[in-house]
Amino acid sequence: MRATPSRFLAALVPLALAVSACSTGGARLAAGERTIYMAAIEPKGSTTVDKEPFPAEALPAGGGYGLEGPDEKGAWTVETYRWLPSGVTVVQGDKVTLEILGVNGAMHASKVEGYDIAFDVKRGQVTTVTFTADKAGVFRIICSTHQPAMTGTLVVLPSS
Ligand SMILES: [Cu+2]
Repeated sequence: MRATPSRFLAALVPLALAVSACSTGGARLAAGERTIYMAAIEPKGSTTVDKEPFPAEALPAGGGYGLEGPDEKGAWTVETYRWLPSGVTVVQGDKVTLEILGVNGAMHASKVEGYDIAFDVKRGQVTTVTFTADKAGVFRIICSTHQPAMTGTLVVLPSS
């Protein structure tokens, strides 16, 4: 089907409005105070060998992945450690508070690369990490106990 001029315009108008909003909407990227609620979690999946064969290949080493079993009943489990959420976006200049609850895993020795922030997350406790996001860019939030999977991303958008 060919696009008629009116259809073409109908498609362009929302695009033009979106571009216009971006170019005039810089105030929305003003720095402020942001609290982000996170958790250290461990999703697990399990089954039995009579339903699904135990994987032949090992998962990457580093503690971030686990493959256990099969046990005497043929049950096996796969698991991974993660930050929830794994992506955090803030604006340059923000006073950031990460409130991180340890749900799974006894301890997570962690850091925010590029910001020289080191912290531990323990099960059953909230770890509060505060900093001013003065550098724009993309930075990794790394738990060294559970690599490579427990790596999040901090995006600091440049202020406008
Ligand atoms: Cu961890």
